[in-house]
Amino acid sequence: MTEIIEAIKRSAIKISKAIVDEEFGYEGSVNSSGEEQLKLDVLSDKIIEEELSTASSVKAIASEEKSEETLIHENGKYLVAYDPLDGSSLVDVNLSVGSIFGIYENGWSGKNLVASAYVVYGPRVELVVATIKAERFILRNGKFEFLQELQLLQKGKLNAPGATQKYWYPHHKALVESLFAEGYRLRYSGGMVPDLHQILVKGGGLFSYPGTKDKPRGKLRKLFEVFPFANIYEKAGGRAINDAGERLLDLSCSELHETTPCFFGSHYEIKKVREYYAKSKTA
Ligand code: P6P
Repeated sequence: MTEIIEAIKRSAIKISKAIVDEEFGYEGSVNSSGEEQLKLDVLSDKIIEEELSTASSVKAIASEEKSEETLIHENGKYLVAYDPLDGSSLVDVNLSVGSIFGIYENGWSGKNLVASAYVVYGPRVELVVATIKAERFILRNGKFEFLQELQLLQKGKLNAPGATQKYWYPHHKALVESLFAEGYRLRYSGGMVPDLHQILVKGGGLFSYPGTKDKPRGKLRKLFEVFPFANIYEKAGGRAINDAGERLLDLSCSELHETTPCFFGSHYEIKKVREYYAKSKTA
């Protein structure tokens, strides 16, 4: 596992330089989700694949930018799924973006996830790794230095409501509005990594990417985005559930790029999600 985390650190340093130095533009190709690829998407994916390939414990990798998994070392122990540069279109407007990693053993499902990590490329480059605890590191002079263990409060102050409001179901709209009515502050950039990082560092709140009338199964991918953050939020003392109130890490995954509605937050906010979504079933 250590060699994988070291590969992630080397990737982060190279990608952070690429974000600054490489020109912004489209590659002229689309990824497996039909999204246009930026040159930075393709370059970040290449950097991570090269670095992970040096770790003999990696059996296979799966990238959000590619439709199929790639076998690396036949006798490897771990499977690594990653989103090489999540929210990459935000680079064009100089907002923070990130890389997300899920480390699995013996299969691609929530139950098989054994560790996860993400990198935030912002005013500073930071790394959060969750094995037993959720630990935050900062890149200083070419090295990642330990900053703190992340712990969520029982109740927070931040509300990060994703997806197109026009397509929200009425019960989801009521949930979001109920938090604002309690004085929660809107914190949403459209970048999953900085938006979830902010709630973790500030101690709590709710990030929601629900199922909507136009995308009933949501937009965020289980293997590359949702399961890794679910693990990090739980290790930080929070909760992570889907629209049926199920624990996200209990979910299976039948297709590599499968999506799910997802809610990440402190205990109080996740309880509210359960209440509003349960009410919608009886309505
Ligand atoms: P919306 C970025 O494209 C991304 O995949 C996540 O980083 C982010 O949370 C989400 O999409 C934003 O989607 O529909 O709210 O703009």
